[in-house]
Amino acid sequence: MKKNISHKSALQENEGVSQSEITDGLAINKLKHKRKSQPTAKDLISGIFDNNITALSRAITLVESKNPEHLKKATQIINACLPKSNQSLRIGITGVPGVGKSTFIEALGMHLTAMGKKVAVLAVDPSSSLTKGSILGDKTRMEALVTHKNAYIRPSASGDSLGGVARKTRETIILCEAAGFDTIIIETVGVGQSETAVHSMVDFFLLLKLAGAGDELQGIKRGIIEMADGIVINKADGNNLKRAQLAKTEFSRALHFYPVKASQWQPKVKLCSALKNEGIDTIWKMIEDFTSLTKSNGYFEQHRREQNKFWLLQTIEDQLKSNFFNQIQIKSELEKQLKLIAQNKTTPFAAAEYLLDLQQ
Ligand SMILES: Nc1nc2c(ncn2[C@@H]2O[C@H](COP(=O)(O)OP(=O)(O)OP(=O)(O)O)[C@@H](O)[C@H]2O)c(=O)[nH]1
Ligand SMILES: [Mg+2]
Repeated sequence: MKKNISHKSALQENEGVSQSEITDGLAINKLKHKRKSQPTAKDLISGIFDNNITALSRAITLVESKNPEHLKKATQIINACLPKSNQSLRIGITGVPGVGKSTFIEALGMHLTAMGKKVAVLAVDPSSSLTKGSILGDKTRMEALVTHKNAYIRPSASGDSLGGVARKTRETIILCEAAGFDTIIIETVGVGQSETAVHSMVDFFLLLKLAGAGDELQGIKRGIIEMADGIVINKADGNNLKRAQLAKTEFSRALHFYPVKASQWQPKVKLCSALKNEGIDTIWKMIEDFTSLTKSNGYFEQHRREQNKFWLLQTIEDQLKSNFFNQIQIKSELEKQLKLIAQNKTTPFAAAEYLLDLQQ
């Protein structure tokens, strides 16, 4: 009974129902109705501009929805938010499972919030539809950050395709920026293609590594090192410190053999103990140095323009592909052509030409 009363007063406070309305019982229907009614796009936009986290979360849920009505609303909100976006620094963080990404983000996030910054943490994890979003479980590793008033942690959008997840993440970045977050951290496990997707949506790309394990053991593919603006050797503590220092020297030397980046930035190697909160300030200083260099030489803006072009072309490509393969006629004809190819009655090239000619 007591519970009921406090529930009512919470509703009263949040939903503007007067005490007399509650006591006369009629209000129950009004409350039920109010609960069901969804906020309009306009409500959510003004909520986001007021830095309201609930409005932000609801808008992100719309972005992630499959319902066409929700997506229409999401587009309206994103369009309104666009002029207020682009104001943040976007940092991508990758590394194999267990390297310490979550622990590192907690330490970096706390360092930044202590400086008065507002930090949003997002994740790109195409496998999250299976694992239900690793960042959710991670919230225990980001204990302090989760509850910090100037931090927002959003589990990754689930999705069947990396393209879909990436699109949702890019739109979520826009919403977070409009809600006043000035630093966006995007985490991804360094497996599959997700790190390439994250690289193409951030300003600074950081690779977390462990000392002593070969790149093969760390699941690090060629190309990721080239993408990195900074390499951080984590767990540089206890017995591991010496090995970490050695790895840093070797890596710094190796990086000099890579061609100069378009940004003119020479990637750096740093040591860190995310667990002990050591090295975080030096890493932040590196990111600041990168930002001031690339802002003064014009690369920062140019890079963002290139990223927009990349995503425009990528989205068109994805859309054309899915439109094509989702046509019923194409689906059945594709099967037939595959059989004909197997029987040596046609070639893959002739079959492709035939199928492409069929599309409306
Ligand atoms: N000694 C030491 N342990 C660390 C450090 N950073 C993280 N760890 C430990 O390493 C383990 C994995 O850390 P996480 O932060 O969960 O690693 P992750 O990269 O987020 O892992 P996934 O989410 O599975 O990809 C945990 O037990 C941490 O406590 C560090 O700097 N030093
Ligand atoms: Mg993690």
